[in-house]
Amino acid sequence: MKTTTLSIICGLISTGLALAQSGVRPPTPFGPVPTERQLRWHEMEFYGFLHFTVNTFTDKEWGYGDENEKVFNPTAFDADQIVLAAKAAGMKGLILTAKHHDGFCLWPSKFTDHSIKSSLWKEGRGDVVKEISDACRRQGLKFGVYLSPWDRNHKDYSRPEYLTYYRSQLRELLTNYGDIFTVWFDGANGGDGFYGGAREKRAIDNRTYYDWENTRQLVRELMPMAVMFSDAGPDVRWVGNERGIAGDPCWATINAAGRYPGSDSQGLNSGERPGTAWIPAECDVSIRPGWFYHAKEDGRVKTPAQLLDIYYQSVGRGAGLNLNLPPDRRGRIHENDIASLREFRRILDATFEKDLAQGAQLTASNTRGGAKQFAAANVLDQKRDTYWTTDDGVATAEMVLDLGQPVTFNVVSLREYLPLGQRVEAFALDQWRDGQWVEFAHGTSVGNFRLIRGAGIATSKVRLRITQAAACPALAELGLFAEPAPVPPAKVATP
Ligand code: FUL
Repeated sequence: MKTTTLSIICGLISTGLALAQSGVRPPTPFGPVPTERQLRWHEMEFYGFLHFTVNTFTDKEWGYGDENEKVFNPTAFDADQIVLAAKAAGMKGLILTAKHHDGFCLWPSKFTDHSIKSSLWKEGRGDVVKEISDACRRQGLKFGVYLSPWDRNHKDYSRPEYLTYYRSQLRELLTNYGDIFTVWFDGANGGDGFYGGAREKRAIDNRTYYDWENTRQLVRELMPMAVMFSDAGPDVRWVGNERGIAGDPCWATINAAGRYPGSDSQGLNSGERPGTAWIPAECDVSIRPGWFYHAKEDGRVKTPAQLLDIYYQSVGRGAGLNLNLPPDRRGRIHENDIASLREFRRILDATFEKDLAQGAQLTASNTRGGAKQFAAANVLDQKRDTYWTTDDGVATAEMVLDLGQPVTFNVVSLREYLPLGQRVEAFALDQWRDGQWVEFAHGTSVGNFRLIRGAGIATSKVRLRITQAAACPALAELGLFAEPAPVPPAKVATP
């Protein structure tokens, strides 16, 4: 059964259940809504990239395509060490560059010798795609693939024959390595390359050459629940920069017409309202300046504070965060990267382990049909699939959290109930101070997640005001958290 049909049926069932419970109909969805596969992706929020290929050994970012396969020879490759580093950081999945622009394949593809089987590593019998995907499964992470459309090695690149090659490789990756959660389509194309020895510049028309429609169909057929990423979706869009920063606002919707991988990045950072399609943003960024490992960047790993800023500006703006960890020449994640990730995770855990809003008394200005099932209390049950909503036609609404005693927090979280679309367009937060309400934050888009991080607030009551909504708001979660102060770096002994 098609996923769209499935989600319509699920929608009808949940509407039926809702009606049966209270006799009050849930709101009608507003605008484009996510598919089942996109909802699963939204739940991941944070996952990683692994950029690893001949470039790791030649110290390049873009290989020309003429690299000798023998240069690929990690000295102590350890898939579990790589996957455990990602898991300890809180990542829910990993996407491997099965083939980057240089055309070298990290798996023994039947369709080329320009692969790991011509390398010295494991005497040509290794398979990095298999080892990483197996390790992901062992550790409970999802696995995804990056298969560069631009191939600077292949003799037929720019001709129709190359598409057959590209799709045959995609078929290998989507049939031999278990479940794949995402297929990552890159839009880059620099023109020149080795191209089977031609060593020339080959121009293609990004809009037409790749015939994306048929490639997408192949992915849907082989891996129906995989989300496809590109500048243009169709399931997840690029955020428009490689710094990992989503716009504010960052709408999950966009006008999809005329977009293709490699098209300009207009509108990608903030999305578009109301938009013609639900294509949420993914923020991709590397933990180091480059995507591939370079020893000279060992001292330039992003600090825990920088990683936290990225997290709040990506996941905290409703986007996904895809953080790149480049394996080194040993085939492991470098100690400096691990140290930074460890402190980043420690602070996130310390922040989110205790939701200070739990136990608050809630009152709302309006509850849909007065039904318990749509009551404000749903925002505190820590479930994405229950929500507070109001009667139709209500575009502004508020809820008050009475905390019973003064509580100190510096992070507020909000989450909309996504199956009803992105409805909230503006909100404000107030604290109760000296006998009156005083605003301490305001914002626009919420969507999958919104984190508001600021100075510490100490108050016994918090008010959320939805100040603008395209349709009656449907809020799934609200939380209050205290981010600890950073641990000062260890003192260096003075002589
Ligand atoms: C870009 C590529 O050119 C980079 O090498 C890297 O893979 C990045 C994630 O996408 O378009």
